[in-house]
Amino acid sequence: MKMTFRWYGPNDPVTLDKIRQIPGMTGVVTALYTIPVGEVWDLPSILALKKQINDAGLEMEVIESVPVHEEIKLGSEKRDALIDNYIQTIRNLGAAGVKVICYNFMPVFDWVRSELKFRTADGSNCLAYDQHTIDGINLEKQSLSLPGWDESYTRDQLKGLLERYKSVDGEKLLENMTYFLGRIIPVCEECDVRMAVHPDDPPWSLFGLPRIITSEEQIDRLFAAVDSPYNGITLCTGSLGADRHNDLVRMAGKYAKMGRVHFLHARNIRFVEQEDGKLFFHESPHPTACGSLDIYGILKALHDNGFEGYTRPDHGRNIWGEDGKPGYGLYDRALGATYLYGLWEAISKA
Ligand code: CS2
Ligand code: MN
Repeated sequence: MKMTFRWYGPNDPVTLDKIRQIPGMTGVVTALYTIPVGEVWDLPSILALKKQINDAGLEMEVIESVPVHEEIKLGSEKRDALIDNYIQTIRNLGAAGVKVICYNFMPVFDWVRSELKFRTADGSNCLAYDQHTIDGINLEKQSLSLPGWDESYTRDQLKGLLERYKSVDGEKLLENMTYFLGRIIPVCEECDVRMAVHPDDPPWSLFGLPRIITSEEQIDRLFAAVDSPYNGITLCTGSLGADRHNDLVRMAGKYAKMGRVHFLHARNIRFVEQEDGKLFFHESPHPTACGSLDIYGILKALHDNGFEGYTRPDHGRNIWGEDGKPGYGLYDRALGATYLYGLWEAISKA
């Protein structure tokens, strides 16, 4: 397991110098945030970013994310030219020594939460999901954007996109994803770059939009559709774990054994029961005892099944007075990293 940390580039208040001081840290996970979605990431820009990271004593072997253009997810006639661009980006990243690309195939929205600063009992704040609030959102009437997403939309853009997705159900979306992977995976094999799809967060459809990377059954279908070890997943525990039907320990073991887990996002969440039974959870510190997910069990299953991929602590809280980018401050993620590192050492030596 290689410990990494997400870095949002030169404007991230969490600097490379700080990241380097976290025990066990080998590299950062980042992206070229200035290139519009759909355009080629040119080699000189990739190499300049890599140099900056290497000069700080860190590696750049994982990219999160190379976003997939909506026209590809929609399967429109514009997709082939955009997939050509994506392929060129893969070639350029491979040439720069990148080993894993994390991406997602969620229509329109990346992760969705109802609150970015939910105050917990110890005075820290974190991201939370309250089904009541989500049920009250009317996208026809409001725009929606969250810090941390690669794209945000105006109300009109959003309307247009939602309209176009009316003809794309889950089956159609999987077909479009299979088409995309069918074209890119042979190039990944050639360039030795592994694709690691991030599960949908949360793992169910929202606002009438389909979501397909949601469960063991769906991941099995994805792997069968394009059967190559280069077609793998980012095991994001907090995303898949929001659906209590997902048995994360089982999935971790099974997919690690298949050699399909290229990247681990370790994130814990805590379910809080509501009187009317509706879903409420907030993100929690990474240790098993602090949330509802068995982080130890997941790491143990990965270890016992030969996991050798990259890991990063996903979403931390804001603690010690930090007012960081939601989910991406320094302190709690650093605590998470050292917890994960220690847990892995203990499991490996036991
Ligand atoms: C990340 C995702 O912040 C997060 O939760 O795990 O935003 C992730 O970067 C994307 O979905 C991957 O494309
Ligand atoms: Mn994640």
